[in-house]
Amino acid sequence: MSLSTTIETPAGKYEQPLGLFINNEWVKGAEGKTFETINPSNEKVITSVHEATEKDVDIAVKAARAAFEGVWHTVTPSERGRKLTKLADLFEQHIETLASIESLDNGKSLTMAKVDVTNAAGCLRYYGGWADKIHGQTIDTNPETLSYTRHEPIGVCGQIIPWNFPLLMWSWKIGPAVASGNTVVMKTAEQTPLSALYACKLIVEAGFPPGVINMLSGFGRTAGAALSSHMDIDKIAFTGSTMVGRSIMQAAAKSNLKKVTLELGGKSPNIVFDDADIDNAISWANFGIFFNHGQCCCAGSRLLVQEGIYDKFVARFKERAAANKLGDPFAADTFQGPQVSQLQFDRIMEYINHGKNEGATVALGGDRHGKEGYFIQPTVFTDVTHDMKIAQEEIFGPVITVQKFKDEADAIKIGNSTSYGLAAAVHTKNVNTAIRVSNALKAGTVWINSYNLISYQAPFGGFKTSGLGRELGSYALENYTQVKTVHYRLGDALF
Ligand code: TXE
Repeated sequence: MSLSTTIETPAGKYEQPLGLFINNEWVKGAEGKTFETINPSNEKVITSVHEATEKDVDIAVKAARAAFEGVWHTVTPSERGRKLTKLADLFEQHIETLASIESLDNGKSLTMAKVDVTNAAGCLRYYGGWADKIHGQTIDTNPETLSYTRHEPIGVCGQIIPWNFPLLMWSWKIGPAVASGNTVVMKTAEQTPLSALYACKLIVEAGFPPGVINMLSGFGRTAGAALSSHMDIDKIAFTGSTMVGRSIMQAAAKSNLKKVTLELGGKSPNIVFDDADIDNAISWANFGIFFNHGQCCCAGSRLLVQEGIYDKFVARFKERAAANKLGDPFAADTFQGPQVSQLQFDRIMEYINHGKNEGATVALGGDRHGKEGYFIQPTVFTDVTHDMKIAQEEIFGPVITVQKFKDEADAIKIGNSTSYGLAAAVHTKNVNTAIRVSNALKAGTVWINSYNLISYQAPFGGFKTSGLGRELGSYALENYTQVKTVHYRLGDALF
């Protein structure tokens, strides 16, 4: 199979790389394997890409190690920043192509894919700005000693990303790693390998030396597992399911105790008090769950509504959800496209059936949409109790459970009643209620009178089983640097 192909999307033709990207070159996998990537809108094969296995992980790690110890070490922090800034500019110049690949391979609407590309560019530029502002401290330990710290890069970073925001996750991981002087071996999700490979063309154009960023298409059980247990990877960053997150931590512990950051699942409560601005709360609740077809780790998948407005709110929320436009991701008015894969479609439908069997009421949807593609109707479950599986487990689809609560204490109790702690939201006009409740919620992000607002300047990550460490903002730099203390003795005396 060749190393590139021409692909036609409704937005135009482009040249798609298909190889593994190692040392700034496109290569075939060591075992000669390939795998198909599917268009989730029509279930047809888009193309095949070369597959990385353990041997390729080794080759890529060697390239990243050589770059880390060699050329990348000689590049000044300001120059690292300039390269990231150039990459951000190139993302913006190629927005039409990048977004159309994302819509084709992932199924998200072209409009939303463009927002992803814009945010990915913003994230890369933001970390470009940080590259020459990563400083240590001088510490006054003793008049005879000069003590200072250096924030040094960790080394070779393995990064494993999911399929729900392929380019955004690419930028969240590569930005801070490269800004702080590390090199990277990334494995993309097997469902969505294409946009990341195209973005590697831009890495070459931005002037990154060979080996600094390496990109592997492949599967979790093979290439992913090889990354997390590799003896020469110094740090692993992962976004995906909590189950795989646990196995990555185990692999890190059993191999070389590489540093681990994890961004995992969620079951986030979206709490609406009686005194909320109802129109506003309905819009955010709808966006909170149905944005990206429910495939967001921070999706507001549990809607908690206070009893005084419950009936009115649920009736209007259903109307709002029913009005969401499903269909072709390339159509201008599409809000919701297909789920990413047959497997995800099946998992979600299984949860919907489980909810029905558990005794919850399907107030809206509950079935597939259309005959072709992995489309699922926006689904609203009422009569839900918080011990039900659909109220506890991450469904990762366009499915929301609605529960009634009495008062503030009740809202906090139900809000905190899952093993997850990624995000939460509070809707109320009372500032004191908003602050009290947001303080009491066990979540890494809390939105007040809004939902899903994420900025690359502010940290993002989970409490409880939702993860470890923080991505984005200056906080992410801590995951990619290690602190060295240097004591320089000025005098001759021993003590
Ligand atoms: O996730 P996996 P899947 C959640 C969501 C979803 C569920 C399953 O609930 O329904 O996970 O999705 C790689 N060692 N999230 O099956 O398997 C895999 O190749 C190393 C939440 O897609 O966790 C891919 O690159 N890597 C989430 C990545 O891990 C392994 C985003 C994610 O896949 C591996 C996605 C292994 N043993 C799913 N097994 C979020 N937090 O945003 C798999 N992978």
